[in-house]
Amino acid sequence: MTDSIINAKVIVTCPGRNFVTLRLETSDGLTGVGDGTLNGRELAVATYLQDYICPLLVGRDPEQINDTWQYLYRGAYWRRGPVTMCAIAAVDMALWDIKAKRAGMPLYQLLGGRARNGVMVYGHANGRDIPQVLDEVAAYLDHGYQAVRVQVAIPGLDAVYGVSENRTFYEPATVGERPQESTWSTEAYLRFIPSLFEAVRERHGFGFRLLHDAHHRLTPTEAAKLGKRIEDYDLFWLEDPTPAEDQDAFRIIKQHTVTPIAVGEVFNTIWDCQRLISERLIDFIRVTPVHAGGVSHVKRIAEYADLYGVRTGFHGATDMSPVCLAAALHLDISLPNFGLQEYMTHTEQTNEVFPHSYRFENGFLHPGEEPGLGVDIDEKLAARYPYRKAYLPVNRLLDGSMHNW
Ligand code: KDG
Ligand code: MG
Repeated sequence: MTDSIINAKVIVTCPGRNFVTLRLETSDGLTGVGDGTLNGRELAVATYLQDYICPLLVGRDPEQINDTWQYLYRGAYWRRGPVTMCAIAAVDMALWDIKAKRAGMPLYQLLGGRARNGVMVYGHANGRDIPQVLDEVAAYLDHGYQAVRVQVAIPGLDAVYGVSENRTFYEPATVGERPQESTWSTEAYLRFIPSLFEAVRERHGFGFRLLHDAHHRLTPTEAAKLGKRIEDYDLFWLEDPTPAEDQDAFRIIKQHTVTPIAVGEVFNTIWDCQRLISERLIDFIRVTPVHAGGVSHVKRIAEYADLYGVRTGFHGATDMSPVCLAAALHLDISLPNFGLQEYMTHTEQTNEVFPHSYRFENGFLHPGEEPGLGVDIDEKLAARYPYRKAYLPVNRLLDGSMHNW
């Protein structure tokens, strides 16, 4: 008799921030976990899983990942979208976890084995002014990081993306009944931001990868101008210069600058980035297992990107749970066209709720050798941290009009 899924459970917990986790159990006693967290909209995915997907999973053969993926994707009729794709991702990750546990191997072995010794990650230096960012960069370099993203407050603007009061942990979503509001002026940003890169290179040199996230705020012309203006500071990538859904915008940017461009943390499927990749309009694709259909679909996107010389740079902010981070690491270590992995450390409570085998060493993460993803969820501990409603911020221009956050 073939094995079957006998239990599918959705666990929502808030050990510092909200996470949605799917835990599957099979008739032969294996368990698997998958991340379904969608920052600021967590309960939509929890409900989708709980009410529509879990009842379909019970009784299915856990080994048939491809069939289950297609059953949930094609079977919904309403394809794509963040809620659907996060829910499918949670199932996909949990099934890969089970398959690799059954094989008695860490997942990366089932993906073909290692293509490298470790996964280079980037840290997040940020601050209220340039001197503070420079000190933060120094701390990351001292800690062994070989890649650092820099973000700084812009004079005259409140609560700029990527800048945190807490020096070890950045969490933009805030608990409450309404999103926080921040302000934005592209003119002020463009006047100030090149001086950050200049100061970083002047004090710390060029011996490490330097990155920056513009978080979807510029027009194509503004982005092209910025990319051109900062070429001498040799950024490893400029991320999300313009809103990612406007694929033609990237042609304008590419016509004017050789600053590498990274895009895709808001993408959910291969269709969202097909043209960006095939027309070589980007250099790094930032999809991640939780938002883009799990290990199966992200692998497909990465393999497609490899045909066009586009490397991976998977999203790894704190809203990707340790389950998603582990899934990303197994892909990172096995994919030929890996570029760089984002790494934002989780809170201590999060790490306790999700015991894991991946570890940081000298600027690199290693997925570990435990069978499966190498992550579990401590359900008892998770129950001590109930869901707390939290929103990502919204962003307004100085005249009050809404802008992209
Ligand atoms: O939930 C949104 C965050 O994950 C996102 O704002 C973080 O842009 C981000 C990044 O590059 O980590
Ligand atoms: Mg980003």
